[in-house]
Amino acid sequence: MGSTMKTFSKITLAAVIASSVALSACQKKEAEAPAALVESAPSSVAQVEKKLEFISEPLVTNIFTADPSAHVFNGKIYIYPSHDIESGIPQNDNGDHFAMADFHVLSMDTIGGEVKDNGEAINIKDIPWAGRQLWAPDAAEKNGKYFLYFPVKDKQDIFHIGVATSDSPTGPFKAEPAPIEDSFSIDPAVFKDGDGNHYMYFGGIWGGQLQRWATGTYNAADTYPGNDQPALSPKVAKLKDNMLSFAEKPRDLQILDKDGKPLTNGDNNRRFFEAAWMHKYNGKYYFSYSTGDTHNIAYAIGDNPYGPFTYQGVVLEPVLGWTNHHSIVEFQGKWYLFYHDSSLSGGQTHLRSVKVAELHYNEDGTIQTLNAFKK
Ligand code: FUB
Repeated sequence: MGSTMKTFSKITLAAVIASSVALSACQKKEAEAPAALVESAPSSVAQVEKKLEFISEPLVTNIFTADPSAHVFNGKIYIYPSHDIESGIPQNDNGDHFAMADFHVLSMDTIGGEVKDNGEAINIKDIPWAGRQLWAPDAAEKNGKYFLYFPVKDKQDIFHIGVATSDSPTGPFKAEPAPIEDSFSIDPAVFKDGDGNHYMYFGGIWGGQLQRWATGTYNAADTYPGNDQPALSPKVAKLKDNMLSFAEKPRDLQILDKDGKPLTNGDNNRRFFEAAWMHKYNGKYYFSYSTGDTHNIAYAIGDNPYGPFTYQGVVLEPVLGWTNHHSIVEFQGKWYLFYHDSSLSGGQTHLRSVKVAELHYNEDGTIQTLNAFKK
């Protein structure tokens, strides 16, 4: 598809700060601008003329895209993003303005080559149980069938995770009549282990409603642990062979510090917020996620798909826009980080664009931290 929007390859720091302090999907009123940006904030942003430059450009500019889940199927890269739109709905704490209504699948033969928008793969109208807000999806392949996993609020305004199927990685996808049993909250990521088993990782606090499931059943009141208590855990569940349901009740995924203690709810710089992803490198399991209100993509390493995982550090520092969301994939012997920012919309936090950058590991298996801004 051709580009119909103007690309903002350079924007002013004033725009960055304005966007960073705007409320977003998963954001509460007291949220702050990303620390890295605040530190460089001048006393009067109106006078700022400093230009920002980015290490990567949007992969497509004809639509706004976010939350990229990338996979290699049949030697080609497929990206399953959210499709951001301007809904006109005012911003609020629950993220009502993130009112996405369909998915488009992007594909590319090579990194740096042409990126194809394959058009609408599924629309919210065709998901029988859906109410509103199609958020960050993922996909998996098994025996030539493709499975699209997505969070959406049901007609009672509760997030669950659904699945839709297709014979093609680009769809169209046909939704199952009901959400996956025992699923809740947002941001599914499906990981295929070397033995062929698939696992779904999911969850997100604040607008993602994970805190409403603290007792195991839905409670509309938000319940968080005390700041010195273990943080709310992301969830993991093995999928059944049919890929349409969980083979077990979702389990807590523990993220520990180097002393073996769970990260605490007050540890905003490191604790899980949303945007789960799993990949395997040199036999180790890498669980990565967004720290939400501190805007990093962080990661932790474990010995098996269930963990526990030990916190290691930051994969990606704060980007332009409040949310940070990513995926990590190996392609033709190199590793890539797919992520998003709000550069194309000039800093509007709910109008994001997916991007890609190469990822590098150190010899000890740790990941070299990326910064999406050119220094
Ligand atoms: O795109 C809507 C939400 O914003 C996602 O579900 C979160 O991960 C955040 O990126």
